[in-house]
Amino acid sequence: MPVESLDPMPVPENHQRYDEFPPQRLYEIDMFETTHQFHPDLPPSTVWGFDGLPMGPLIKANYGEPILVRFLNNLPPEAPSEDPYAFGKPEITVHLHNAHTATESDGNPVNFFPPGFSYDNHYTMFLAGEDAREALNTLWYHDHRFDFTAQNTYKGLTGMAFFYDELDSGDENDPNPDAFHLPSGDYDVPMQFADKSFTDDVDHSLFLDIFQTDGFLGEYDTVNMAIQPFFEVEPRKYRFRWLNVGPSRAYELGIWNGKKKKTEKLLMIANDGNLLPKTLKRKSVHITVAERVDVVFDFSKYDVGDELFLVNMADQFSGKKATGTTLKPAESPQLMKFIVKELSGPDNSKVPKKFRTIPKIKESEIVAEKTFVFDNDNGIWTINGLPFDVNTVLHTVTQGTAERWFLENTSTDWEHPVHIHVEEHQIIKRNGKKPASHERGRKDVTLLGPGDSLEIVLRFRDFVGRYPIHCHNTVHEDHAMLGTWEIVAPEN
Ligand SMILES: [Cu+2]
Repeated sequence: MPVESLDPMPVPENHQRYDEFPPQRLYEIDMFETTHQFHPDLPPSTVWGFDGLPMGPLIKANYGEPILVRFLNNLPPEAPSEDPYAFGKPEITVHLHNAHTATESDGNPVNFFPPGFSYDNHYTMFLAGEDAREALNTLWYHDHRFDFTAQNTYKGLTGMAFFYDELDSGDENDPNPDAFHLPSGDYDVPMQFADKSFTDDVDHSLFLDIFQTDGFLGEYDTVNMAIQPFFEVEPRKYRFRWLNVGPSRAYELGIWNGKKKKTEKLLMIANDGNLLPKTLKRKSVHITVAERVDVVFDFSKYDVGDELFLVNMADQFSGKKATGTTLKPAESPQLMKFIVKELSGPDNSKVPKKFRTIPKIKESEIVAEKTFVFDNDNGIWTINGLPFDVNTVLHTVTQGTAERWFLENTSTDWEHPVHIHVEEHQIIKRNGKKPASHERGRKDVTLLGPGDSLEIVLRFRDFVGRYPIHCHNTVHEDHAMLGTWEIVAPEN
Protein backbone atom coordinates (compact mmCIF):
# COMPACT_ATOMS: atom_id res chain seq x y z
CA MET A 1 0.00 0.00 0.00
CA PRO A 2 1.15 3.60 -0.59
CA VAL A 3 2.99 5.26 2.30
CA GLU A 4 4.07 8.85 2.98
CA SER A 5 7.59 7.94 4.03
CA LEU A 6 9.76 4.95 4.80
CA ASP A 7 11.83 4.40 7.91
CA PRO A 8 14.71 4.13 7.28
CA MET A 9 14.63 6.01 3.98
CA PRO A 10 15.89 4.15 0.89
CA VAL A 11 19.61 4.31 0.16
CA PRO A 12 20.14 6.02 -3.24
CA GLU A 13 23.62 4.51 -3.65
CA ASN A 14 22.06 1.03 -3.75
CA HIS A 15 20.28 1.77 -7.03
CA GLN A 16 21.35 2.52 -10.60
CA ARG A 17 19.98 5.82 -11.94
CA TYR A 18 18.22 6.70 -8.67
CA ASP A 19 19.15 10.38 -8.89
CA GLU A 20 17.76 10.62 -12.41
CA PHE A 21 14.52 8.93 -11.42
CA PRO A 22 13.91 9.67 -7.73
CA PRO A 23 10.78 7.88 -6.49
CA GLN A 24 7.65 10.01 -6.55
CA ARG A 25 5.61 7.37 -4.78
CA LEU A 26 6.52 4.98 -2.00
CA TYR A 27 4.90 1.66 -1.19
CA GLU A 28 5.23 -1.01 1.45
CA ILE A 29 4.15 -4.53 0.64
CA ASP A 30 4.18 -6.99 3.48
CA MET A 31 4.47 -10.74 2.93
CA PHE A 32 2.87 -12.96 5.50
CA GLU A 33 1.17 -16.28 6.08
CA THR A 34 -2.59 -16.35 6.21
CA THR A 35 -5.49 -18.64 5.36
CA HIS A 36 -7.65 -18.61 2.28
CA GLN A 37 -10.79 -20.43 1.18
CA PHE A 38 -10.45 -21.51 -2.44
CA HIS A 39 -14.17 -22.35 -2.53
CA PRO A 40 -17.01 -21.54 -0.09
CA ASP A 41 -17.58 -25.29 0.48
CA LEU A 42 -13.95 -26.00 1.32
CA PRO A 43 -12.12 -25.37 4.58
CA PRO A 44 -9.48 -22.62 4.60
CA SER A 45 -5.94 -23.48 3.48
CA THR A 46 -2.68 -21.90 4.61
CA VAL A 47 -1.18 -19.61 1.96
CA TRP A 48 1.51 -16.95 1.68
CA GLY A 49 0.47 -13.63 0.25
CA PHE A 50 1.75 -10.18 -0.64
CA ASP A 51 -0.11 -7.95 1.85
CA GLY A 52 -1.60 -11.24 3.01
CA LEU A 53 -3.70 -11.37 -0.15
CA PRO A 54 -3.68 -14.68 -1.97
CA MET A 55 -3.43 -12.90 -5.33
CA GLY A 56 -1.42 -9.89 -4.13
CA PRO A 57 -2.45 -6.23 -4.33
CA LEU A 58 -2.80 -4.89 -7.89
CA ILE A 59 0.07 -2.43 -8.43
CA LYS A 60 -0.88 0.47 -10.71
CA ALA A 61 1.94 2.69 -11.95
CA ASN A 62 2.33 5.42 -14.55
CA TYR A 63 5.21 5.95 -16.92
CA GLY A 64 7.08 9.07 -15.83
CA GLU A 65 6.34 8.49 -12.12
CA PRO A 66 9.16 6.44 -10.56
CA ILE A 67 8.18 4.33 -7.56
CA LEU A 68 9.94 2.51 -4.80
CA VAL A 69 8.42 -0.55 -3.18
CA ARG A 70 9.73 -1.83 0.14
CA PHE A 71 8.97 -5.53 0.45
CA LEU A 72 8.78 -6.71 4.07
CA ASN A 73 9.30 -10.39 4.77
CA ASN A 74 7.03 -11.27 7.68
CA LEU A 75 6.70 -14.91 6.74
CA PRO A 76 7.16 -17.45 9.54
CA PRO A 77 10.79 -18.50 10.04
CA GLU A 78 11.73 -21.81 8.53
CA ALA A 79 11.03 -24.62 11.01
CA PRO A 80 11.96 -28.31 10.78
CA SER A 81 9.01 -30.42 9.62
CA GLU A 82 8.28 -34.14 9.87
CA ASP A 83 6.26 -33.89 6.66
CA PRO A 84 8.49 -34.83 3.71
CA TYR A 85 6.10 -32.91 1.45
CA ALA A 86 6.33 -29.67 3.45
CA PHE A 87 7.16 -26.91 1.01
CA GLY A 88 7.91 -23.19 0.85
CA LYS A 89 11.17 -21.41 1.64
CA PRO A 90 10.61 -18.10 3.44
CA GLU A 91 13.60 -16.44 1.75
CA ILE A 92 12.17 -14.11 -0.82
CA THR A 93 13.31 -12.04 -3.78
CA VAL A 94 10.59 -10.20 -5.68
CA HIS A 95 10.72 -10.01 -9.48
CA LEU A 96 8.41 -7.61 -11.31
CA HIS A 97 8.10 -9.75 -14.41
CA ASN A 98 9.08 -7.91 -17.61
CA ALA A 99 9.73 -4.56 -15.93
CA HIS A 100 12.72 -2.74 -17.39
CA THR A 101 14.58 -2.79 -14.11
CA ALA A 102 18.12 -2.49 -12.79
CA THR A 103 19.45 -5.85 -11.62
CA GLU A 104 19.45 -4.84 -7.94
CA SER A 105 15.68 -4.18 -8.14
CA ASP A 106 14.88 -7.08 -10.46
CA GLY A 107 14.35 -9.83 -7.90
CA ASN A 108 17.54 -11.54 -8.94
CA PRO A 109 17.31 -15.19 -7.77
CA VAL A 110 20.34 -14.76 -5.48
CA ASN A 111 19.16 -11.51 -3.82
CA PHE A 112 16.79 -13.17 -1.39
CA PHE A 113 16.15 -11.95 2.15
CA PRO A 114 14.89 -13.89 5.19
CA PRO A 115 11.97 -13.28 7.58
CA GLY A 116 12.39 -10.13 9.61
CA PHE A 117 14.17 -8.29 6.79
CA SER A 118 13.06 -5.97 4.01
CA TYR A 119 14.31 -5.10 0.54
CA ASP A 120 13.72 -2.04 -1.67
CA ASN A 121 12.92 -2.36 -5.36
CA HIS A 122 13.22 0.89 -7.34
CA TYR A 123 11.11 1.06 -10.49
CA THR A 124 12.33 3.94 -12.65
CA MET A 125 9.19 3.94 -14.83
CA PHE A 126 11.00 5.15 -17.91
CA LEU A 127 10.50 3.55 -21.30
CA ALA A 128 13.22 1.18 -22.48
CA GLY A 129 15.52 3.20 -24.69
CA GLU A 130 13.18 6.16 -24.00
CA ASP A 131 11.13 4.83 -26.91
CA ALA A 132 7.32 5.20 -26.59
CA ARG A 133 6.85 2.01 -28.62
CA GLU A 134 8.46 0.10 -25.73
CA ALA A 135 5.64 0.74 -23.22
CA LEU A 136 4.70 -2.28 -21.10
CA ASN A 137 1.18 -2.57 -19.76
CA THR A 138 0.35 -5.91 -18.13
CA LEU A 139 2.98 -7.24 -15.74
CA TRP A 140 3.07 -9.45 -12.70
CA TYR A 141 5.32 -9.92 -9.69
CA HIS A 142 6.39 -13.04 -7.88
CA ASP A 143 9.06 -14.62 -5.73
CA HIS A 144 12.15 -15.69 -7.69
CA ARG A 145 14.30 -17.42 -5.02
CA PHE A 146 16.48 -19.93 -6.87
CA ASP A 147 15.50 -23.59 -6.30
CA PHE A 148 12.23 -22.52 -4.57
CA THR A 149 10.27 -20.36 -7.03
CA ALA A 150 7.74 -23.11 -7.81
CA GLN A 151 7.08 -23.72 -4.11
CA ASN A 152 6.81 -20.06 -3.12
CA THR A 153 4.66 -18.95 -6.02
CA TYR A 154 2.43 -22.02 -5.61
CA LYS A 155 1.96 -20.99 -1.99
CA GLY A 156 0.58 -17.65 -3.17
CA LEU A 157 3.43 -15.18 -3.68
CA THR A 158 2.18 -13.71 -6.96
CA GLY A 159 0.42 -10.49 -7.93
CA MET A 160 -0.31 -8.37 -10.98
CA ALA A 161 0.74 -4.88 -12.04
CA PHE A 162 -0.71 -2.52 -14.63
CA PHE A 163 1.49 0.19 -16.14
CA TYR A 164 -0.22 3.12 -17.85
CA ASP A 165 1.10 5.52 -20.44
CA GLU A 166 -0.43 8.35 -22.49
CA LEU A 167 -2.00 5.94 -25.00
CA ASP A 168 -2.96 3.00 -22.79
CA SER A 169 -4.11 5.43 -20.11
CA GLY A 170 -6.55 3.25 -18.20
CA ASP A 171 -9.44 5.61 -19.02
CA GLU A 172 -12.02 4.76 -21.65
CA ASN A 173 -13.26 8.38 -21.40
CA ASP A 174 -9.79 9.91 -21.82
CA PRO A 175 -10.17 13.35 -23.53
CA ASN A 176 -6.87 12.71 -25.39
CA PRO A 177 -8.06 11.77 -28.91
CA ASP A 178 -4.92 9.65 -29.48
CA ALA A 179 -5.51 7.48 -26.41
CA PHE A 180 -6.66 3.92 -27.05
CA HIS A 181 -9.85 4.15 -24.91
CA LEU A 182 -9.76 0.46 -24.01
CA PRO A 183 -12.28 -0.74 -21.40
CA SER A 184 -11.19 0.64 -18.03
CA GLY A 185 -12.02 0.67 -14.34
CA ASP A 186 -14.34 -2.20 -13.36
CA TYR A 187 -14.22 -3.36 -16.98
CA ASP A 188 -10.44 -3.91 -17.00
CA VAL A 189 -10.02 -7.15 -15.10
CA PRO A 190 -6.87 -8.99 -13.94
CA MET A 191 -7.18 -12.78 -13.99
CA GLN A 192 -4.54 -15.14 -12.68
CA PHE A 193 -4.78 -18.82 -13.58
CA ALA A 194 -3.13 -21.38 -11.32
CA ASP A 195 -3.84 -25.08 -10.83
CA LYS A 196 -3.76 -26.42 -7.27
CA SER A 197 -4.05 -29.68 -5.37
CA PHE A 198 -4.97 -30.21 -1.74
CA THR A 199 -4.42 -32.81 0.94
CA ASP A 200 -7.40 -34.74 2.33
CA ASP A 201 -6.64 -33.88 5.94
CA VAL A 202 -8.61 -31.44 8.10
CA ASP A 203 -6.09 -28.71 7.30
CA HIS A 204 -6.95 -28.99 3.62
CA SER A 205 -3.35 -27.98 2.91
CA LEU A 206 -2.11 -27.03 -0.51
CA PHE A 207 -0.28 -30.03 -1.93
CA LEU A 208 2.71 -29.82 -4.28
CA ASP A 209 4.61 -32.96 -5.24
CA ILE A 210 8.11 -31.61 -4.66
CA PHE A 211 9.66 -34.93 -5.76
CA GLN A 212 8.16 -34.71 -9.27
CA THR A 213 10.68 -32.80 -11.39
CA ASP A 214 8.91 -33.24 -14.76
CA GLY A 215 6.52 -30.48 -13.76
CA PHE A 216 3.36 -30.40 -11.67
CA LEU A 217 -0.30 -30.34 -12.65
CA GLY A 218 -2.81 -29.41 -9.98
CA GLU A 219 -6.15 -31.15 -9.65
CA TYR A 220 -8.21 -27.95 -9.50
CA ASP A 221 -8.14 -24.93 -11.76
CA THR A 222 -8.33 -21.60 -9.98
CA VAL A 223 -9.05 -18.11 -11.28
CA ASN A 224 -7.76 -15.42 -8.93
CA MET A 225 -7.29 -18.19 -6.36
CA ALA A 226 -10.94 -19.28 -6.50
CA ILE A 227 -12.23 -22.65 -7.74
CA GLN A 228 -15.11 -22.34 -10.22
CA PRO A 229 -15.97 -18.70 -9.50
CA PHE A 230 -18.73 -16.81 -11.27
CA PHE A 231 -18.49 -13.25 -12.49
CA GLU A 232 -21.47 -10.97 -13.13
CA VAL A 233 -20.75 -8.95 -16.25
CA GLU A 234 -22.60 -6.12 -17.96
CA PRO A 235 -23.62 -6.38 -21.63
CA ARG A 236 -20.63 -4.31 -22.84
CA LYS A 237 -16.92 -4.65 -23.64
CA TYR A 238 -14.40 -5.93 -21.07
CA ARG A 239 -10.63 -6.06 -21.15
CA PHE A 240 -9.39 -9.26 -19.56
CA ARG A 241 -5.73 -9.47 -18.59
CA TRP A 242 -5.03 -13.18 -18.54
CA LEU A 243 -1.93 -14.47 -16.75
CA ASN A 244 -0.74 -18.06 -16.44
CA VAL A 245 0.92 -18.33 -13.03
CA GLY A 246 1.89 -22.01 -13.46
CA PRO A 247 3.63 -24.03 -12.19
CA SER A 248 3.46 -26.14 -15.39
CA ARG A 249 0.07 -26.06 -17.10
CA ALA A 250 -0.65 -24.56 -20.53
CA TYR A 251 -3.95 -22.87 -21.32
CA GLU A 252 -5.89 -22.56 -24.55
CA LEU A 253 -8.58 -20.17 -23.39
CA GLY A 254 -11.88 -19.46 -25.04
CA ILE A 255 -15.30 -18.16 -24.01
CA TRP A 256 -18.11 -20.59 -24.76
CA ASN A 257 -21.86 -19.99 -24.71
CA GLY A 258 -22.58 -23.55 -23.55
CA LYS A 259 -24.32 -24.57 -26.77
CA LYS A 260 -22.29 -24.01 -29.93
CA LYS A 261 -19.58 -26.30 -31.24
CA LYS A 262 -17.09 -23.44 -31.15
CA THR A 263 -16.16 -20.68 -28.76
CA GLU A 264 -17.10 -17.03 -29.25
CA LYS A 265 -14.95 -14.41 -30.97
CA LEU A 266 -12.22 -12.74 -28.89
CA LEU A 267 -10.14 -9.72 -29.79
CA MET A 268 -6.52 -10.38 -28.81
CA ILE A 269 -4.88 -7.02 -28.16
CA ALA A 270 -1.71 -7.78 -26.21
CA ASN A 271 0.85 -10.52 -25.72
CA ASP A 272 3.20 -10.52 -22.73
CA GLY A 273 1.52 -7.29 -21.67
CA ASN A 274 2.55 -5.52 -24.87
CA LEU A 275 -0.16 -4.09 -27.08
CA LEU A 276 0.28 -5.76 -30.46
CA PRO A 277 0.94 -3.98 -33.76
CA LYS A 278 -2.66 -4.83 -34.66
CA THR A 279 -5.73 -6.37 -33.05
CA LEU A 280 -6.19 -10.06 -33.86
CA LYS A 281 -9.50 -11.94 -34.02
CA ARG A 282 -9.30 -15.29 -32.31
CA LYS A 283 -11.57 -18.12 -31.17
CA SER A 284 -9.08 -18.96 -28.42
CA VAL A 285 -5.64 -17.91 -27.22
CA HIS A 286 -2.72 -20.02 -26.04
CA ILE A 287 -1.00 -18.96 -22.81
CA THR A 288 2.14 -20.70 -21.62
CA VAL A 289 3.45 -20.33 -18.07
CA ALA A 290 4.18 -16.69 -17.14
CA GLU A 291 2.80 -15.41 -20.42
CA ARG A 292 0.09 -12.75 -20.43
CA VAL A 293 -2.57 -12.27 -23.08
CA ASP A 294 -4.96 -9.30 -23.00
CA VAL A 295 -8.24 -9.77 -24.81
CA VAL A 296 -11.36 -7.67 -25.25
CA PHE A 297 -14.64 -9.53 -25.12
CA ASP A 298 -17.95 -7.89 -25.97
CA PHE A 299 -20.95 -9.16 -23.99
CA SER A 300 -23.34 -6.64 -25.59
CA LYS A 301 -25.06 -9.19 -27.82
CA TYR A 302 -26.11 -11.33 -24.86
CA ASP A 303 -29.28 -10.99 -22.79
CA VAL A 304 -29.52 -10.44 -19.07
CA GLY A 305 -29.31 -13.84 -17.39
CA ASP A 306 -27.26 -15.46 -20.18
CA GLU A 307 -24.37 -17.59 -19.00
CA LEU A 308 -21.00 -18.06 -20.71
CA PHE A 309 -18.03 -20.16 -19.65
CA LEU A 310 -14.30 -19.61 -19.72
CA VAL A 311 -12.89 -22.95 -20.91
CA ASN A 312 -9.36 -24.32 -21.10
CA MET A 313 -9.11 -26.35 -24.31
CA ALA A 314 -5.42 -27.29 -23.93
CA ASP A 315 -5.04 -31.03 -23.52
CA GLN A 316 -2.34 -31.88 -20.99
CA PHE A 317 -1.61 -34.77 -18.66
CA SER A 318 2.09 -34.32 -17.90
CA GLY A 319 4.01 -31.42 -16.41
CA LYS A 320 6.55 -31.84 -19.22
CA LYS A 321 4.31 -30.40 -21.94
CA ALA A 322 0.79 -30.04 -23.32
CA THR A 323 -0.13 -32.66 -25.93
CA GLY A 324 -0.74 -30.01 -28.59
CA THR A 325 -4.34 -31.18 -29.07
CA THR A 326 -7.08 -28.57 -28.70
CA LEU A 327 -10.18 -30.01 -27.03
CA LYS A 328 -13.73 -29.18 -28.02
CA PRO A 329 -15.27 -26.54 -25.73
CA ALA A 330 -17.95 -28.97 -24.51
CA GLU A 331 -15.22 -31.40 -23.39
CA SER A 332 -12.98 -28.76 -21.81
CA PRO A 333 -12.67 -27.86 -18.13
CA GLN A 334 -14.72 -24.77 -17.26
CA LEU A 335 -12.61 -22.36 -15.22
CA MET A 336 -15.31 -19.80 -14.47
CA LYS A 337 -18.81 -18.71 -15.40
CA PHE A 338 -19.93 -15.28 -16.64
CA ILE A 339 -23.51 -14.26 -15.87
CA VAL A 340 -24.85 -11.27 -17.79
CA LYS A 341 -26.60 -8.61 -15.70
CA GLU A 342 -28.12 -5.17 -16.45
CA LEU A 343 -26.00 -2.45 -18.05
CA SER A 344 -25.23 0.32 -15.55
CA GLY A 345 -24.16 3.05 -18.00
CA PRO A 346 -22.89 3.75 -21.50
CA ASP A 347 -19.92 1.78 -22.87
CA ASN A 348 -17.58 4.43 -24.28
CA SER A 349 -14.66 2.04 -24.75
CA LYS A 350 -13.12 1.30 -28.13
CA VAL A 351 -10.83 -1.31 -29.62
CA PRO A 352 -8.43 0.29 -32.11
CA LYS A 353 -7.36 -1.83 -35.08
CA LYS A 354 -3.74 -0.83 -34.51
CA PHE A 355 -1.66 -0.20 -31.41
CA ARG A 356 2.12 0.13 -31.24
CA THR A 357 4.59 -0.48 -34.03
CA ILE A 358 7.63 -2.68 -33.40
CA PRO A 359 10.93 -0.96 -32.59
CA LYS A 360 12.80 -3.07 -35.13
CA ILE A 361 16.40 -4.03 -34.49
CA LYS A 362 18.60 -3.42 -37.52
CA GLU A 363 21.13 -5.99 -38.73
CA SER A 364 23.80 -3.31 -38.38
CA GLU A 365 23.17 -3.10 -34.61
CA ILE A 366 23.82 -6.82 -34.06
CA VAL A 367 27.34 -7.42 -32.81
CA ALA A 368 27.27 -11.08 -31.72
CA GLU A 369 25.35 -14.34 -31.71
CA LYS A 370 24.79 -16.79 -28.88
CA THR A 371 23.08 -20.17 -28.64
CA PHE A 372 21.26 -21.42 -25.55
CA VAL A 373 20.38 -25.12 -25.56
CA PHE A 374 17.62 -26.28 -23.19
CA ASP A 375 17.99 -29.94 -22.31
CA ASN A 376 17.62 -32.62 -19.68
CA ASP A 377 20.64 -34.43 -18.31
CA ASN A 378 19.72 -37.48 -16.22
CA GLY A 379 16.72 -35.79 -14.64
CA ILE A 380 18.36 -32.38 -14.23
CA TRP A 381 17.14 -29.54 -16.44
CA THR A 382 20.05 -27.69 -18.00
CA ILE A 383 20.97 -24.70 -20.16
CA ASN A 384 24.04 -25.34 -22.33
CA GLY A 385 24.62 -28.51 -20.34
CA LEU A 386 24.74 -26.75 -16.98
CA PRO A 387 22.29 -26.66 -14.07
CA PHE A 388 22.03 -23.33 -12.25
CA ASP A 389 25.11 -22.28 -10.37
CA VAL A 390 25.29 -19.05 -8.39
CA ASN A 391 28.76 -18.17 -9.69
CA THR A 392 28.47 -19.16 -13.36
CA VAL A 393 27.83 -16.51 -16.00
CA LEU A 394 26.77 -18.15 -19.27
CA HIS A 395 27.19 -15.10 -21.48
CA THR A 396 28.36 -11.49 -21.32
CA VAL A 397 27.04 -8.69 -23.51
CA THR A 398 28.00 -5.05 -23.92
CA GLN A 399 25.63 -2.25 -22.98
CA GLY A 400 24.53 -0.26 -26.01
CA THR A 401 24.62 -3.22 -28.41
CA ALA A 402 22.18 -5.80 -29.79
CA GLU A 403 22.61 -9.53 -30.32
CA ARG A 404 21.02 -12.46 -32.10
CA TRP A 405 20.30 -15.42 -29.84
CA PHE A 406 19.29 -18.93 -30.78
CA LEU A 407 17.11 -20.89 -28.33
CA GLU A 408 17.15 -24.62 -28.96
CA ASN A 409 15.11 -27.46 -27.50
CA THR A 410 16.86 -30.71 -28.31
CA SER A 411 14.02 -32.99 -27.21
CA THR A 412 10.58 -33.87 -28.51
CA ASP A 413 9.44 -34.90 -25.04
CA TRP A 414 9.05 -31.57 -23.29
CA GLU A 415 8.42 -27.86 -23.78
CA HIS A 416 9.95 -24.85 -22.05
CA PRO A 417 8.49 -21.35 -21.72
CA VAL A 418 11.76 -19.41 -21.85
CA HIS A 419 11.87 -16.07 -20.01
CA ILE A 420 14.57 -13.46 -20.49
CA HIS A 421 14.78 -10.58 -18.03
CA VAL A 422 15.20 -6.81 -18.45
CA GLU A 423 14.98 -6.42 -22.25
CA GLU A 424 12.25 -7.78 -24.47
CA HIS A 425 13.08 -9.89 -27.46
CA GLN A 426 11.61 -10.17 -30.93
CA ILE A 427 11.19 -13.53 -32.62
CA ILE A 428 12.75 -13.47 -36.08
CA LYS A 429 12.23 -17.11 -36.93
CA ARG A 430 10.50 -20.09 -35.35
CA ASN A 431 11.90 -23.29 -36.87
CA GLY A 432 13.22 -21.36 -39.86
CA LYS A 433 9.90 -19.63 -40.57
CA LYS A 434 8.41 -16.25 -39.78
CA PRO A 435 6.51 -16.54 -36.47
CA ALA A 436 2.70 -16.52 -36.24
CA SER A 437 1.03 -13.10 -36.11
CA HIS A 438 0.52 -13.14 -32.32
CA GLU A 439 4.27 -13.73 -31.86
CA ARG A 440 5.31 -10.76 -33.98
CA GLY A 441 5.18 -8.34 -31.08
CA ARG A 442 7.63 -7.82 -28.24
CA LYS A 443 8.07 -10.90 -26.06
CA ASP A 444 9.45 -11.74 -22.64
CA VAL A 445 8.34 -15.39 -22.49
CA THR A 446 8.65 -17.51 -25.60
CA LEU A 447 7.45 -21.07 -25.73
CA LEU A 448 10.18 -23.43 -26.86
CA GLY A 449 8.09 -26.37 -27.98
CA PRO A 450 9.35 -29.92 -28.51
CA GLY A 451 12.30 -29.84 -30.92
CA ASP A 452 11.90 -26.10 -31.52
CA SER A 453 14.63 -23.80 -32.68
CA LEU A 454 14.14 -20.06 -32.31
CA GLU A 455 16.03 -17.08 -33.61
CA ILE A 456 15.48 -13.94 -31.55
CA VAL A 457 17.05 -10.49 -31.37
CA LEU A 458 17.33 -8.15 -28.40
CA ARG A 459 19.04 -4.93 -27.31
CA PHE A 460 20.87 -4.13 -24.08
CA ARG A 461 20.34 -0.53 -23.14
CA ASP A 462 19.75 1.20 -19.87
CA PHE A 463 21.32 -0.83 -17.05
CA VAL A 464 24.31 -3.03 -16.34
CA GLY A 465 24.46 -6.18 -14.22
CA ARG A 466 23.50 -9.82 -14.03
CA TYR A 467 20.15 -11.08 -15.26
CA PRO A 468 18.52 -14.50 -15.56
CA ILE A 469 17.45 -16.53 -18.56
CA HIS A 470 15.33 -19.50 -17.52
CA CYS A 471 12.49 -21.87 -18.11
CA HIS A 472 9.29 -20.53 -16.51
CA ASN A 473 7.81 -23.97 -15.97
CA THR A 474 8.80 -23.22 -12.38
CA VAL A 475 9.48 -26.89 -11.60
CA HIS A 476 12.03 -27.02 -14.44
CA GLU A 477 13.40 -23.66 -13.32
CA ASP A 478 14.05 -24.94 -9.80
CA HIS A 479 15.75 -28.16 -11.07
CA ALA A 480 17.73 -26.12 -12.38
CA MET A 481 17.00 -24.64 -15.80
CA LEU A 482 18.13 -21.19 -14.78
CA GLY A 483 21.18 -19.35 -16.06
CA THR A 484 22.82 -15.98 -15.58
CA TRP A 485 24.00 -13.57 -18.27
CA GLU A 486 25.53 -10.18 -17.71
CA ILE A 487 25.41 -6.72 -19.26
CA VAL A 488 28.72 -4.85 -18.88
CA ALA A 489 29.51 -1.24 -19.65
CA PRO A 490 31.47 -0.66 -22.86
CA GLU A 491 35.22 -0.03 -22.52
CA ASN A 492 35.08 3.54 -23.79
CU1 LIG B 1 10.99 -26.12 -18.94
